[in-house]
Amino acid sequence: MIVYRVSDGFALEHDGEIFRLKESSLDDLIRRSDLHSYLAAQANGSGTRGPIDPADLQAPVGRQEVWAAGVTYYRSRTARMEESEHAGGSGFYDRVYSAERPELFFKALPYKVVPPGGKVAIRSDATWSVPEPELALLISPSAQIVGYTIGNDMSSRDIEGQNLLYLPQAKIYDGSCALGPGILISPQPLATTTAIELEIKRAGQVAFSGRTALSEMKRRPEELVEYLFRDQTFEHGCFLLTGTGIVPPDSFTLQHGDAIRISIDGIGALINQVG
Ligand code: DO4
Ligand code: MG
Repeated sequence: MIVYRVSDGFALEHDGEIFRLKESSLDDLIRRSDLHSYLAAQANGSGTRGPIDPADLQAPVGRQEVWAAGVTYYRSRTARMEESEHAGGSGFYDRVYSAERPELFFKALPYKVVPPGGKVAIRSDATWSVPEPELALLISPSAQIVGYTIGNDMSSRDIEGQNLLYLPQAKIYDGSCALGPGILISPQPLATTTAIELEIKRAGQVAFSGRTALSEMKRRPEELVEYLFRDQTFEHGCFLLTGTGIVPPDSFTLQHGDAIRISIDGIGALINQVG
């Protein structure tokens, strides 16, 4: 079942049918201890057929902070080691990849999250920018993974490569985080064969495409959640992006107008344009 936030509330997609939910906030929804049976009961009510208008989609966020994990895929480790080599930073990425404690960082306040179809941004003082296509977990206040969506962790590689202490500037700025299109609510973990795909189009032509699978992720989602909730409470739950396994070649940088499409099996596609 996928829950979408639309302009007049929430919609549930189940078996190709759309059902309207009475909840007015995601915060209320994820607090429900009977979430799965509640949604199943809603899906037995009167549904309205037909697709949701993509222009009606809002970011599926209430009051949840967005956090992110890093260097959870070998591809990310290698790319980061290369970009920070001249600054003497590569050893840190190598070490964090195999350390017990994962890299976790704050990414976005909920009101700053870019919705599906909205414009993501590249920093005006960056010269090397990429999208990072990531599985995003929706985590309840009691640290349960209740759902899955797609996240784009927009990043400035030249800035993070200059000095590791610049990471917050490379990662957190207006238009740096997109989420959507909806949240797959499932009591089952996603299969490790689940594919994550990225396609970037420039002037209608594919400028880059790549693919990975959850089996390539070094850490388990539960392990990341356990660290995130250590000595920290999230009254409204939170989102956690789980890291990228797709990095375009070093010669690639995003340009204004590029269209970014990230898809994950079972969830759908998050499409944004670079503003
Ligand atoms: O350590 C820098 C950021 C890593 C990251 O965002 C990722 O691996 O996805
Ligand atoms: Mg990332």
